[in-house]
Amino acid sequence: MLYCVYMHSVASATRNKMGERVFSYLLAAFLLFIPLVAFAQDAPAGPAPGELAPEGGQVTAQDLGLYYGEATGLGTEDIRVIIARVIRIGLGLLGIIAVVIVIAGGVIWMTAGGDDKKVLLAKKVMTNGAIGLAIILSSFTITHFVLKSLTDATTGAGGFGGEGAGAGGDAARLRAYAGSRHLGTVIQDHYPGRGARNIPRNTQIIITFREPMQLESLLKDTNGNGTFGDCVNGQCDSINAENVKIAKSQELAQNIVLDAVDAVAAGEGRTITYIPRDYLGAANESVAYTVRLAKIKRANGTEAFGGLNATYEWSFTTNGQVDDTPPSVLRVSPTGEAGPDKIVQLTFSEPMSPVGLDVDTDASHFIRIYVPKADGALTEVKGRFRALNEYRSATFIPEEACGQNACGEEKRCLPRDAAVRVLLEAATLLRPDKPTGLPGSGLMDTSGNSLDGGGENGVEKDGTASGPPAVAAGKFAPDNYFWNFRTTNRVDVSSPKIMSVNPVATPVTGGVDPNMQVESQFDEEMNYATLVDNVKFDAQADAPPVGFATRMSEEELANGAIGTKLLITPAMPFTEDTYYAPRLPHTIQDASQNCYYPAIGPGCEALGNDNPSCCSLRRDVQGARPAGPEGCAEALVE
Ligand SMILES: [Ca+2]
Ligand SMILES: [Ca+2]
Ligand SMILES: [Ca+2]
Ligand SMILES: [Ca+2]
Repeated sequence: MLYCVYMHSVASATRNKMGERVFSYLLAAFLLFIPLVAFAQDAPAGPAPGELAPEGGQVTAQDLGLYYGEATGLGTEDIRVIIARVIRIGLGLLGIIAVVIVIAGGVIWMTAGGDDKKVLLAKKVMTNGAIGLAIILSSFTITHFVLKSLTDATTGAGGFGGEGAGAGGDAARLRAYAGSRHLGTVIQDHYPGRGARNIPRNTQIIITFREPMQLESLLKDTNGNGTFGDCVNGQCDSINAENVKIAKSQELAQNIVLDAVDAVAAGEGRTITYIPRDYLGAANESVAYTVRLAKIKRANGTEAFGGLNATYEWSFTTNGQVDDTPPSVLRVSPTGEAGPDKIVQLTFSEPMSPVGLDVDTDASHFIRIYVPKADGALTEVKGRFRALNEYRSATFIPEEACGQNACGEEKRCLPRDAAVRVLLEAATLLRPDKPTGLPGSGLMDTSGNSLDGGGENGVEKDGTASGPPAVAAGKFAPDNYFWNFRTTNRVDVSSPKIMSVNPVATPVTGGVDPNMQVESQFDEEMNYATLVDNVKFDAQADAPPVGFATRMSEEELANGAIGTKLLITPAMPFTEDTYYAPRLPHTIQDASQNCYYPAIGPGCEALGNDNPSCCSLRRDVQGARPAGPEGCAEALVE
């Protein structure tokens, strides 16, 4: 079952796009010839500017490995653009000749002086000239069609830039989104985000992949202990600067990249943290940085970024300042009393280092969930913590299974009828007068500042980092953070509900802002991990695939209840005249791990069958939904 929202970036009527395109290029070819016909004598041989966009606009320079061409000093022009230009110039020359022939025929006719033979000759010359012109005009169309089909077939992009980037094939724009489709698929998230501004100079750069990676492709075992991505006695492993290029955006082309960068792995090889040893940028100055990943492999040895466009890159800008504000805890859940199936979930005041936070409890970790044993001593609950929501939130999934939800998925539970305590450990300070924490010693923000925990419920939070208590026995004290709640023995069975979506279900009238975000408001707190893992964002088949990131916050509803707001942030602006399908499948769960089955949300009622809360999966490219209940049956398969 699925709740799906289809949106259309321009609310135009159905059109025959192919026919329209052929016509527009015929027209373009025709317009190109008007100046040639009118000014045949002094027409330049080159093509008129602005006509027939170079087919090279279809792909990025990266697709073709053109950056390597740059290093050789050769041109970096797409070979297909060059071929297209040569063909166009050739056809242009032929066009001039054809026009000259037609004019010559006219001159012969004019000067025939009643001579029938001359008139006949003039007719022949003009007819042949016109036929030649027609052939040349159709050659333009055929050339365009062949080149476009070729590029579509080789890039799989299907018209990327053809319509989307405008007729000019804006190379800079295309390059800016090179490989961005991997966000949300191969890459779960990264920090700083795409195009992020105001990033402090002492930022770490963090990338989380969907699956475990071959760490050698991302970092080097500099401390030589045979383990990739660890620190031993303060000596950490370091970046594989061949594959992971962190550079000032201006200097990337010259391959001036950072290599004094520590690298730490977390999350079973899914999350890599790069810690530059020197501050980025310059004091009181904004500096743009680009991170480019290439030749990255999954743990199973396969290429992470397949196809011609085998890279992922993004840029961010530093703000010239150093972050020395320690992070704190903004929100924790649950509090008071909760069912054993309620997910432990918390949000910090800013993005956090995933080291010891995006982790299985079998590995070294700085967030712990305790329950008392019979003798009163505390025992730790096993499970997996996930750092998500731009590393601002953490979600804990216990190991212990406890039945199924309505969708047949296994629920995980904390011990029942238990007093639960969740502890967050602050990092040890490197120096007592600074908030900077010792890497790998506790929780810190993405600038390395230790947690300003403030003890129980953060009541002693004071804006400064004091590190953990000196003695382990006093670990539930400043600047660690902890809170308590009680589990009942009643599991929750209520389904979550989608209260609103924006943009609303199709068709969107009046067009869509190319930079808009897609939102969905739920009626209760959701399990963030399921929103990160299961939300899909598709464009119609012949449009460029869209990468995206998911962000969550808790918002107050009209009825006073608090529910999760999901924000889907596309990695590139919306392309005009394209259908998009954000999909919220039934595998999304509330914080008690219940699915919505059947789907509940606005727009579902429109199906008009006996089950008003059911939404069809099947849509055609126009976003039209098949009538009747079959859509639901099909949706069940998903
Ligand atoms: Ca190592
Ligand atoms: Ca901070
Ligand atoms: Ca403090
Ligand atoms: Ca519920």
